[in-house]
Amino acid sequence: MNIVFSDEQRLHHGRGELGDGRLMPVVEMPRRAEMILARAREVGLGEVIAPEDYGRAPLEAVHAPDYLDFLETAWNDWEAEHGGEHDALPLIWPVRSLRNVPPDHIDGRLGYYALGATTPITAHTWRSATASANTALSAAALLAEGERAAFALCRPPGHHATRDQLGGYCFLNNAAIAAEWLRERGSARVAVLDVDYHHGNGTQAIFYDRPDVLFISTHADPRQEFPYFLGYSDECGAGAGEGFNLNLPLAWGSDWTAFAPALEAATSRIADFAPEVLVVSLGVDTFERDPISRFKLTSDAFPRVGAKLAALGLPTLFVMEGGYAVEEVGVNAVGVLTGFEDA
Ligand code: SP5
Ligand code: ZN
Repeated sequence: MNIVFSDEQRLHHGRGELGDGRLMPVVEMPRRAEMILARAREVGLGEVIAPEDYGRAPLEAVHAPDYLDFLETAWNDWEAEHGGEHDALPLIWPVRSLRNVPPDHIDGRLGYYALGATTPITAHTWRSATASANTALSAAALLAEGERAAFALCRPPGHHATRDQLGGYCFLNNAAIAAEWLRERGSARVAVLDVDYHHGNGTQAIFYDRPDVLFISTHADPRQEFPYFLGYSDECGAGAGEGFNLNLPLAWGSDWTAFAPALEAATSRIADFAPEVLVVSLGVDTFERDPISRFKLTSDAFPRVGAKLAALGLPTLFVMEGGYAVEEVGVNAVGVLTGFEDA
């Protein structure tokens, strides 16, 4: 299958994220994409194609215009106020006891448009995030042209980003943008399966009241793990979307024995839904040596995931999400893709 990737996706490189009570080096770094690209080339996965620019319309189909304006201007506003020596990070949020209004000052706006403090904005964030979304859209276009599968090597990732909030290293929800574009291009039903270690809270929220986009996520139990405040098994969709959201949380320490039945439940529900296209939010932070995660999948599990997805027999768009064991992220991510192709 072909790979879509843009050099501009290398530019975003945060200097630190808040974690464990201090500023820590980021784990979502450009080298992740380099490793995946190198491995894809090594196994001869397919041609590497640069994305086209789809402009603002497909972003606005998923994100609030004022949020996009904020993302585009945040660095300039931050630099004007605080200088450019440190990345922009929020420090206060409109939590339960406060009012949910967008202020004027950049420090207030950062909190209004963020769901956590682990996601630095840098001078190049907007360029990399829009390039990443264009990568997802260009890979979706390959499916629209009749390809059976395509790999959007997205970075920065997207599944934590909501309609109007960044978080969890995500700015634009690449998988949601691609899924919505495929819907508008004529696919009556689209399924999004999120196999990242973390719950895809942004994607769930974006499609929560929609019966035409089925969202399914396997992830670490939010009682124990980021994003903590969404991803529970009783979240089934709302209104017309009731029954079209399925969360399959798993305990810390889950290995293939625990993961495989969840994947079976997910693919079985997708088969019932009978979508015209499948979008996979592909995170490989389920790996046993991932530095921020606590699942125990070994590298040989990833081709099995790919084979299981291939058995659905659907046009499939893979959209890269997380995976922070940098030395192994290429083997693991591309392992899913070769497992899919070899099935
Ligand atoms: C796309 C994606 O996978 N985003 C993940 C976001 C997780 N952000 C919170 C991580 C907190 C990690 N703290 C780990 C400390 C290890 N000492
Ligand atoms: Zn993740």
